[in-house]
Amino acid sequence: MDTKDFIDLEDLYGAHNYLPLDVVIARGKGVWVWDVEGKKYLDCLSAYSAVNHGHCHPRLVKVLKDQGEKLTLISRAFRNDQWPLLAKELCELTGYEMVLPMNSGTEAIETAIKAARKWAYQKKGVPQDQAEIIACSNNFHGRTVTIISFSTETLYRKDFGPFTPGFVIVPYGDAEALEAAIKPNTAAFLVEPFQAEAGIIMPPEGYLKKAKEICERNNVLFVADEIQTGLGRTGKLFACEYEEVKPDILVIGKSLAGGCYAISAVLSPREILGLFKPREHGTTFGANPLACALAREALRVLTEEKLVENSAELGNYFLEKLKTLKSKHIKEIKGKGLLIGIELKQEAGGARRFCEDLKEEGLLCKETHEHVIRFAPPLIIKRDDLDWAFEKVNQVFQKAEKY
Ligand code: IF1
Repeated sequence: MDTKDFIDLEDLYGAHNYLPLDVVIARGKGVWVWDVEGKKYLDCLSAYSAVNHGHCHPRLVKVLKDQGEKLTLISRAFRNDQWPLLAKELCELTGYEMVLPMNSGTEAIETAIKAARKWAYQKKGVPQDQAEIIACSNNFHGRTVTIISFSTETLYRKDFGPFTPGFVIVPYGDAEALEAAIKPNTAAFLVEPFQAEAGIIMPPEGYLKKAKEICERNNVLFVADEIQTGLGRTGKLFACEYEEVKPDILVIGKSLAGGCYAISAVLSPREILGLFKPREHGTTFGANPLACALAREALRVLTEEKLVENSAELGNYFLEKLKTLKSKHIKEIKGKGLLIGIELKQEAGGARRFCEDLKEEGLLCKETHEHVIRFAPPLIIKRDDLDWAFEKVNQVFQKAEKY
């Protein structure tokens, strides 16, 4: 079977809820992947920052094999010997007292919403079913009906209503608007420290710090969605560290198990997650020993291979290099760590065709919000690989000068 055969099969039987680039990947190693024809590409998306450790990291593959032969799933009806260790190690790494494990990022956000509401009713004294959560314009927190209830993107909501009540939207980056939106029944403020999906948007300096102060002053929980920005992607362990903010609830996912398994987590002081009682919340695959063993090793790799430091250093290197690009199509180049976006001018005709051209040159990128090319390679990437990537990007932009 060749590329076309796979695409035809997928398009015939698979639902069309995506528009992937027409490249069929069969194998990966580190920052490189190979398609079914054997062509090699540099992965500059890392599965939306889930594969931060690179593809098939030998230490993670070993855990997949070893733990895979021992025990993969037992459910939370019983205990297992990996979850307690992951829980401890994760709390020690992040400085929180308690952790609740889920599978997808979406589920972890749902959990954070439940936790915040529970806290509002039991600790803040909000009348039953009256709790409100404030979210930001252009947010992306997942795709369940409740989460899209506070999305501002029509595409994600159209035909999916009716929606869950209890959410209020304020403009992202505007601390005054947050303060004005807080009411006696406000339970939490949910925010991405940087908005990735919205086009790699960094809020004005001081915003997160101010927002945290406002929350504290008003007895409102500050909930950070670090599912994408967390665990080193932006050059700090957590993006909130750029403003020395420690969220009341921290939500992580994606690269927690190095992209080898879906695992997400909600972290908080005991005062919040401690409110959950047996059987009030859960999931079949939560805290399964395979996911936990992988996450434990992924966290060790993160520390021992200095992925956070590499992200900061090489992210900055690549950002500065990209800024030397000369093109009439570029509006702005922005990012922190290895989460970088090239924002194109309206006239450039969208980022998609640049991604198509980059693919032809052997570089896999993904457009975000139509006009931004997103670069988010695995955090293990080396300077040479980035030099190579820069040459390809440069080539594509040189070619694009003509049209
Ligand atoms: C898709 C986007 C990225 C996230 C943040 C929660 C979640 C995500 C900040 C939900 C997930 C993914 C989902 C994926 C594409 C991707 C994405 F473009 F859609 F927004 F990365 F930028 N919070 N983001 O980024 O986590 O349940 O997916 O594990 O196609 O939906 P999940």
